[in-house]
Amino acid sequence: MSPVTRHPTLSHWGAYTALVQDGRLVACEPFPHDPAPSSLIHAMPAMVHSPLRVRRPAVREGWLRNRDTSGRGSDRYVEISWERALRLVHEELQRVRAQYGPHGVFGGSYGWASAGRVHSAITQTHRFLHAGGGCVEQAGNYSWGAAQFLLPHVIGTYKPLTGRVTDWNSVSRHTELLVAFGGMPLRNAQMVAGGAGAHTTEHWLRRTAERGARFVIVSPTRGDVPPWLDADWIPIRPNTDAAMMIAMAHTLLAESRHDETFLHTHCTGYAAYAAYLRGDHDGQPKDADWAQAICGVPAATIRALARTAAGCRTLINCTWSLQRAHRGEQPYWASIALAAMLGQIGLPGGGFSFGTGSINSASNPRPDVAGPDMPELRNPAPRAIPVARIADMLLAPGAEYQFNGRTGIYPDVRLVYWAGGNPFHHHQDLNRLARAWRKPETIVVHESWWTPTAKRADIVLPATTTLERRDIGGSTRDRYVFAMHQALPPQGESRNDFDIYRELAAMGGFEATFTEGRDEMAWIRHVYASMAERWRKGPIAMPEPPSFDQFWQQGYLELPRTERDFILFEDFRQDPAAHPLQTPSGRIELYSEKVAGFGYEDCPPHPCWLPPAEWLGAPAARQWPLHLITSQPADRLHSQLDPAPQSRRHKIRDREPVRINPDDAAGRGIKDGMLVRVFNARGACLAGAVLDIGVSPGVLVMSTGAWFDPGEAVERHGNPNVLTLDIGTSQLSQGTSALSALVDVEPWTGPVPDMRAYESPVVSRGEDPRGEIWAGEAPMDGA
Ligand SMILES: Nc1nc2c(c(=O)[nH]1)N[C@H]1C(S)=C(S)[C@@H](COP(=O)(O)OP(=O)(O)OC[C@H]3O[C@@H](n4cnc5c(=O)[nH]c(N)nc54)[C@H](O)[C@@H]3O)O[C@H]1N2
Ligand SMILES: Nc1nc2c(c(=O)[nH]1)N[C@H]1C(S)=C(S)[C@@H](COP(=O)(O)OP(=O)(O)OC[C@H]3O[C@@H](n4cnc5c(=O)[nH]c(N)nc54)[C@H](O)[C@@H]3O)O[C@H]1N2
Ligand SMILES: [Mo]
Repeated sequence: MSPVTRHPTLSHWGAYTALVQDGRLVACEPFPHDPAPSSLIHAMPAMVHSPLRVRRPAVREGWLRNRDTSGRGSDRYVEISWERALRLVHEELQRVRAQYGPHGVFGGSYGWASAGRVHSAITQTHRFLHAGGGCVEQAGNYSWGAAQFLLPHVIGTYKPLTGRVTDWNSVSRHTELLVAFGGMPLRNAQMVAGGAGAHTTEHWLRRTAERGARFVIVSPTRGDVPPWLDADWIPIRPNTDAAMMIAMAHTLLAESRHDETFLHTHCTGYAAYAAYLRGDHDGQPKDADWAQAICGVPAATIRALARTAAGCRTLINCTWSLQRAHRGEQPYWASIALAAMLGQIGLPGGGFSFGTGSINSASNPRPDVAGPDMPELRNPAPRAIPVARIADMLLAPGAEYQFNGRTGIYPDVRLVYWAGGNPFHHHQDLNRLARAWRKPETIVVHESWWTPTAKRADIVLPATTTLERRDIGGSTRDRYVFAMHQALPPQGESRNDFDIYRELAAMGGFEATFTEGRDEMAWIRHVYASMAERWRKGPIAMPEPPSFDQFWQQGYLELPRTERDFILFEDFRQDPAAHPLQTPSGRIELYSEKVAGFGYEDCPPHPCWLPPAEWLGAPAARQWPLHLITSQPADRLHSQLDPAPQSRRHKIRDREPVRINPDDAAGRGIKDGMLVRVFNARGACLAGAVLDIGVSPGVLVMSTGAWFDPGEAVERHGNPNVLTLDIGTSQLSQGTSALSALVDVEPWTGPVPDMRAYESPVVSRGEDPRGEIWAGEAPMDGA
């Protein structure tokens, strides 16, 4: 056996050292400066050497034969040579562009891809498609898309969603009461897009608690409270937070506990909002009794919380999940209005924040230098659909839709190009998406594994993983930047997305535009040099950045950081005239003329309680009495790492667990560990029941990410997106309504169907240019 070699690298779940022996990844050691590494790094050996790797370029038989589009998801695949595969992709792009123009090509390619800036699949996809003439893109994201388009109308920016909120330095020393809508689930703090060097959320939470801050967690599940945190848990009906916040505001108003001065000097539209709270127009005061009937929280609890909040330094935090629901704009706007009435916005440890507890390093003190960044190229034919309207677009080309005050028209897409995302993970109502997915003439996917999306593509090109290439990585909120060394040779015949695009660009005659004359290492150096340039030009005097070679050899660097608190809207608070917000009024808008001008009844000009299409108070709840919450998985990132032992360990007879209140289970004859069928009119999936008194009655909780495995009558693996609702949050932001879904559940009494999620589609033999047969080899690396 050869000696073990060690290679620094990075993933969204943490930085680590890859230990390689005899061409195989044998172990992963966490980055020594990470105070709380995620155990998910240990999933990498199984993933990188998985038999599910896409080994060679592959084409779907039906497409190859007669350009059939109906066999997506059921067809077998033929392996072909890279030369032939690239020629096919090139010719398809040429054909579609010539016939339908740039908007015949869809290149939104939404997804998390992997850490590493240069090889970020979505960036490379956009660079390639933009250099080649343009494509249809996607606006916003699934994470906080509803808030992204609402917040600029209210506070002039969506930056707080990116973690630019009053930081932990300030919160840990000043906050006395932290009201956490959606909780502080530490499982989600394992991740950060771009890669976590230091997992810090637990440290900061403990520090804040030890200083004596009180935590109140408002959530349908006890699982959102870290068990060691001495927090009060207020169970709430899903999707009703806006009602509770509005009622808290009403208590402040009714008891004159609101800050008149702040509302007068820093806000606009308070009079209209107060009229709504009092019920001037509809005769219904939005008091705590009104809210109790909606959200199930006792009126006395709501009133008491409002009084406590008014009497001390209070921070109101909402997880991103609150707005990933039908009418998800409302709880966000209502939380800002509540914080405005408390009058502590811009004060240390006070006001509102978003996403603390949704992701590692939201509210982290920021380094003074932004981390590494890979430039995109301009889309020469700019056009974008709201990210979560993909199925609508494919099903109804030419149809009109509303989006943030404008009317859009869905393009007529003929070719879909995806790299670095998994729409058959991330989208809602997957049975509907599967129908929409038959529409395009050609679907090209780059993947490292045979994911559900790869299995639904016509041409699949095998992509390397981070361990098989060199890169530079880091996240805007993390203090470390990482050198990512190549640890392994490309597995099978996989290639880097960058190299695939470079060759295709060469065939299209625009290689120089795409590469800008740089290869992999030149790009890494370029990204480093741009960061070093920002560092030198920084607002304060800082030590000189290390040379690239020093950095590369050391494996990481720590970005400079001055120890000062960041307080959201501190300047604005001190002098609203000198530091106005970027809203039309320059102030916090509790009533927005601009939004009023859109005339959307589903997003009125001030925060409102608007019942979602599906929630426990909806008429449909008579037929579907349970609210399904689909939360982020603890043991993987979305669908990534799902086939690894870490994720499979938690499944029940290979099915995704569904957590259910024991009373709801008893009424249905469901016992702990039983296989169940979760269903509604949109679909059904299998799951394994886990009885949990920490789940509110009427609520089911399932994690997302089990690889989609549709069978005859039931999805066999437990992918909850066969049940979720595929409509926009509102006409204003058109975000995903993933968290508004009513369902029912029953014991599964039929035979247990075989699981096919972790099978590669049968790959029949193809020929390479020399006519040699490629089939019949042992699975790659014998794994
Ligand atoms: N019901 C419900 N649905 C949800 C959510 C929810 O809360 N509830 N959450 C939503 C949210 S917030 C998000 S962000 C989305 C996430 O949705 P996605 O980001 O689409 O999910 P991932 O599983 O991370 O998919 C990334 C894919 O990229 C591939 N990949 C990784 N690295 C590379 C690479 O270098 N090259 C190539 N070519 N491919 C690569 C991975 O193998 C994986 O298949 O899901 C959304 N869906
Ligand atoms: N381990 C892990 N961590 C992740 C990810 C992952 O896939 N795995 N994904 C990352 C990504 S892309 C994102 S966008 C973030 C998402 O971060 P979030 O959106 O905050 O995460 P969720 O798990 O969807 O929801 C958090 C909690 O909100 C609660 N909740 C749901 N609906 C409601 C409601 O209506 N009211 C209230 N009060 N609470 C509600 C649920 O109980 C849930 O546990 O997570 C990131 N972190
Ligand atoms: Mo997300």
